[in-house]
Amino acid sequence: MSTTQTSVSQLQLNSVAENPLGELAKIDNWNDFQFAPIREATVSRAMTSRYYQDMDKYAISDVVIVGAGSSGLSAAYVIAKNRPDLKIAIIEQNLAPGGGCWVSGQLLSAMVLRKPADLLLKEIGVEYEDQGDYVVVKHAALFTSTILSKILAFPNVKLYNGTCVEDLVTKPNEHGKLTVSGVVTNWTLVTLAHDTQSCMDPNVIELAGYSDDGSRDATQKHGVILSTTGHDGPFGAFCAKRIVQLDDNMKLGGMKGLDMNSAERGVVNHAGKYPGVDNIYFAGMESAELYGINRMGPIFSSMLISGVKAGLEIVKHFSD
Ligand code: AHZ
Repeated sequence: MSTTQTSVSQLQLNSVAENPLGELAKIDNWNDFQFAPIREATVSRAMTSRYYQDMDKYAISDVVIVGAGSSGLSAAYVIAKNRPDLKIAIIEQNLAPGGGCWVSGQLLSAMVLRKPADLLLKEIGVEYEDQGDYVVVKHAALFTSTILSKILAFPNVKLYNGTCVEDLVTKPNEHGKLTVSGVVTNWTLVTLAHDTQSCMDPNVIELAGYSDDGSRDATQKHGVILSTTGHDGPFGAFCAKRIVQLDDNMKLGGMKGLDMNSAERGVVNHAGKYPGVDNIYFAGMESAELYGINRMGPIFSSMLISGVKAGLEIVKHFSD
């Protein structure tokens, strides 16, 4: 075993150890306290080796989720749980994954969801107050941190924080029709500095389904992108805006004014496969931008359920 690897048995041992802090409670004199020895290069190697191994592994991914807000995370959970064999890359432009769901509306903490969105809360073990038709989680961060911890524990998921999707990779299929076959990525800080620095070219994550010469390998399922980049903003609605530039048959609908009922219904109805170009799916508020649906404001039911719906559709794509 290399020095940069941790064995599975070691990890299991750590997670089942009873009262691990009891060892620290036994210390009487903290002046003699010492950590186990390490050299600086070991820390560098521990990080870089893993990061670059992951970059190598996920250079071809089965699923790329763009944007780690409430809708993207809900989808990531469903896909990773159902298909541990798929490689799932999550790309988040911010340092912190979670998007708008660290707090609820106007920083007011409590997260309100209409039933049946409580089913995802039950599934991941988040407590809530049951108010009949709707439920309240005492702090949105409880949902966000719980679902994140579950997703990051799946061995088939890699989260790239501080990384921006700057473009889509496209290819014609065997009938000459435009399809999406990957994402173009860059460090977010580089994306923000494109106008001030000389060009720093981006990187690419390719979707699975091709042979080494780049031709379509029909024996493999084609990978998919799920875009959940939220509503328009400095980065938001990115793939929606790009796909309508590439698809002559579609115009950007543009998010409409707030109407909770119509918005939540519309976002869930439209979540899933994009009809015009193969291999790309949408969920969450980005669907509202794409299809011209109302915004819902501070209620998160359709974020969770549209993510679950798109996630289940993607699971079905890989099992058909
Ligand atoms: O940082 C963004 C956020 O975490 C990320 N993102 C955006 N563009 C990106 C890009 N590359 C990589 N080009 C990108 N990451 O996408 C995430 C979107 O999360 P969100 O919480 O904004 O979107 P959501 O659709 O999951 O949830 C929307 C929540 C809203 S908005 C709203 C209203 O305005 O009425 N109401 C609700 C419930």
